[in-house]
Amino acid sequence: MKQTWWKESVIYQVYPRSFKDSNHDGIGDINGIREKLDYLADLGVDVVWLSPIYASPNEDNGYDISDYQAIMKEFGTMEDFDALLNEAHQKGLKIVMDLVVNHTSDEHQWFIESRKSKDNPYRDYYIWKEGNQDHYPNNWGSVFSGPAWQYDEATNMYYLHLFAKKQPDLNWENKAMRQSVYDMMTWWLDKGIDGFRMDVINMISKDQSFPDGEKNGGLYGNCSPYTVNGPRVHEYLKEMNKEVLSKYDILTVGETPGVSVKDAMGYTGEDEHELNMVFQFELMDIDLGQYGKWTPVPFDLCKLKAVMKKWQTGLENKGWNSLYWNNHDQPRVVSRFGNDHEYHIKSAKMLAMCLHMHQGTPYIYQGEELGMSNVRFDSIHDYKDIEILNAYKELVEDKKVLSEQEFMKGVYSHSRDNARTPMQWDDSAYAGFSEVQPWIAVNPNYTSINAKSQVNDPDSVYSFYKQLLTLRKQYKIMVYGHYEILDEENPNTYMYTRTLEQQQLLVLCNFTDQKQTVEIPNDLLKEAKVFITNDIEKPLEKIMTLNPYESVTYIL
Ligand code: TEU
Ligand code: CA
Repeated sequence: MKQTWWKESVIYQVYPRSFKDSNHDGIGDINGIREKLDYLADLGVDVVWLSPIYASPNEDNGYDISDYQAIMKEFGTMEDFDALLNEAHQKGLKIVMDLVVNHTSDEHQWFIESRKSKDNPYRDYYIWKEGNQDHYPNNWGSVFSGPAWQYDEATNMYYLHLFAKKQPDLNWENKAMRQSVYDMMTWWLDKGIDGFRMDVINMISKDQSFPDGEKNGGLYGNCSPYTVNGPRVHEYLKEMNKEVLSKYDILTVGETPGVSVKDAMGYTGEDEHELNMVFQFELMDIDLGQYGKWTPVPFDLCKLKAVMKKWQTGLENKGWNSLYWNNHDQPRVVSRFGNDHEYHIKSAKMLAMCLHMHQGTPYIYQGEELGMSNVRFDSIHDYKDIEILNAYKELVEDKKVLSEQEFMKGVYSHSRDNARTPMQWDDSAYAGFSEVQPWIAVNPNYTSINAKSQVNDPDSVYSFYKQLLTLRKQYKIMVYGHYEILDEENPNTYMYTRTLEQQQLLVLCNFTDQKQTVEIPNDLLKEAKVFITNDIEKPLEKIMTLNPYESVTYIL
């Protein structure tokens, strides 16, 4: 298997709006990130992925871009960004930007032009359709509730928006539009950035017949069969690779909802010349119910292990895995798959070790390294995320398919604002994120969960992550070792091995708040040393009793 820097790297995701506010307007900014580069370098990460920092009206917190080559005014200036990039490189940190080209903001100049008239040169930069007798061009629903089509008076037509109304989908069938995207990408890469995370990149090619989707009990037709992994998506990515990506030594990771291992091979296979890796969503979908994240179900560890095994064995020696529990769209993992009360610290460490011992590039989302957890605001009105607010309006107020308290249960356990509360730097007011009330309330547990109380504590979650990252740099087996699962059927523990030449790692994780007894296969009962543990060191024996949320890796 080809060895390369982006396989050996650890990537830290910064959500700039919530990371650090340097000018005390309650909103995170670029100069705030500059203040914390040493914190990131000390943690030991190699790459920093910035969620969008481009000009945006912030309908979807920057994932609705109005100018790809200007900085969002709340975040600062292009000079601030140039300084950030330079300082990051000086500290040995690479900077990866978020490429959002499935859609723009409706305030982007291209869309302002496109909606002016049917013969405007930019008309076909977007997807316009006539309505039909029962109204919309088809029955597709938006990810952010409601129909996926918006009527536009000026030309008496509808435009497609798979996300918010203010996020019109770009028309990738249009070569001139594609070239505009490639020119913009080149402009950023020529500034010296180190790669792109590509937002819903597997949705850019749509089935041009735009057929109705299956309703199967939903409110709208399911458009996924016609918008995910579409007919020309690989053609476009091969073109993007040829025109832009192949000219630079960069990291590219596609955000690809709904991909299978087979699909992922099509995007990341070394001989496909498209992307380096993708974010799969199978793991993130294991605890969603009838109305998705709004009706969550308890997670089943055997399902989690089955997904991990499928992707570890499916991509081995052919593609490459991204390893993540968290990002700005997902609830905090210690609250989701761990225990954010009695075993908060222990389970946060267990989850960190469990993830980082797999084969792939690990991603750390801001605050994960502190064990930051989900939040519970008193009222729906304390929440900011358009996805939450639109779903509340549709499911609770309009269609009344869920009661307020049913819906709030989903908000507390699975909504995106769980990940977007301000980074908890210390126990001062507003957690040291800002000196004024931030754009979204701070999680009240900042007084006990914050960086200041952890960076010098050898027993903290932060120090445990730092230890994992140090080990990754010293032991190639963590990156390249062959994965084998040992306990597929056990609903309480997760045990697997990694093997590289004569060396082996044996990973034992207890995912419960009860002691669990496990039996070690005879062929693994060799001379063993504790590689890392979140508990007291103990020798490897045939029968091991793991304490609640104990996780230990042995090197054999
Ligand atoms: O997210 C894509 C995606 O899958 C979203 O639908 C998101 O995961 C949602 O929570 C699913 O219920 C990307 C960005 O990460 C997200 O922040 C943006 O809102 C979205 O695309 C549109 O740009
Ligand atoms: Ca600010």
